[in-house]
Amino acid sequence: MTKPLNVGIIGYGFMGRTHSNAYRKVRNFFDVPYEPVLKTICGLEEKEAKAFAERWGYQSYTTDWHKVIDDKSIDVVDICVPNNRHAEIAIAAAKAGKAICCEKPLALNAAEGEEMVKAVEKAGVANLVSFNYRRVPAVTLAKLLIDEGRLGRIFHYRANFLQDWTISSKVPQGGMGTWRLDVKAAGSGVTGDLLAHCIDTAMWQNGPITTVCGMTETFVKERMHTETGKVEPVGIDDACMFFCRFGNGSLGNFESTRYARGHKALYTFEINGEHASIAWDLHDLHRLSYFDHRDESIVRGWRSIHVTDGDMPYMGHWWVPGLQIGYEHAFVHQTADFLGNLAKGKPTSPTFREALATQYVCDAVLASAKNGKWEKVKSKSASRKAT
Ligand code: SOE
Repeated sequence: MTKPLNVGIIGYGFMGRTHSNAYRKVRNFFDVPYEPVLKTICGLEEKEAKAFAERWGYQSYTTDWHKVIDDKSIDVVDICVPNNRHAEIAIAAAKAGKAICCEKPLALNAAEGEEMVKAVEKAGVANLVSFNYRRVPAVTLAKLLIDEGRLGRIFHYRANFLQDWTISSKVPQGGMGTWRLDVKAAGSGVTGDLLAHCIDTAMWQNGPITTVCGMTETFVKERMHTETGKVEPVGIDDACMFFCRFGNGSLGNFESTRYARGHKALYTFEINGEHASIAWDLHDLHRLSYFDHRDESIVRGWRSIHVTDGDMPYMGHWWVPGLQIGYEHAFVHQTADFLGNLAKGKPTSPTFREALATQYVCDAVLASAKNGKWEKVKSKSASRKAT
């Protein structure tokens, strides 16, 4: 018997759309124990909230997020607003006993993240941070291959997340669409927005990062602020690079920028092990590159695995072998896992506590970029094993 599960999403921007789409589609493809009901959409502008509700089939809309928290019929609060609102909404939702899905990064910084972890653990509510790329089938497959030991000892992990949308000094900071450039709303620039994805995936696949050495740059120092109408200093990092050491002895090299002309969302990673290497590229997200030195030398080479067969992660739920899926599907997978675990009372990864580990790395990278020194990453182990 599937039970209805009332969902309230706070935020109707890009992420509000990806999450709404996932709740709508999940039951068509996965046998989840709940029927998600799009109960309420909440956003700043009434006209926009109403239009969103009509387009996506929400039963109601509001401009006041407290109404979503106070609504006793809402089971899941899904937070898709700028980073500076995550903590207050998540803490209120936890106190109200709601299950919570929160967009990445967890918070503005680790101090805020710690408060969020405390709140959800004290309340005992289900909590998940939406690091969507983990659930791209090729990325999940990479994790499985590593866990099977196919790579052997891992030496290197390198990742990039490159974009080019803020090169013009005319792009404003603040407001819908450009809040990511306003340090008050975002907490940091590419470190929290883009590298957080790479760090989450990297630690999931290769274990904890222990020390980091980073550098950042803000190429455009002043931008018009949409809310004040004034030209104001830019407080975010436009580019960030860091080296790190993982607990397993491997070395990491990460780079992110919004100034890589020609790249829109080039998230790539490559992992080099003793026996094999793996590489992945978001622009070709349904493929996983794999090189195995144990292959016979006359046929040895990089192979490009088309991750579409039914025995590959999540793919048995979609079409037939050879037909690929895309970006939106990772959110559907995340929702399927979340709802399945919710029914079993099991945590879903990455929990707030696991996402706090990513926040610790981001904070250490930013601290190192300021003081020019290697920084130790604060660590806290996960309380319960999440899947
Ligand atoms: C920024 O442009 C952004 O939308 C990030 O906020 C997302 O997390 C990333 O997946 C794509 O790029």
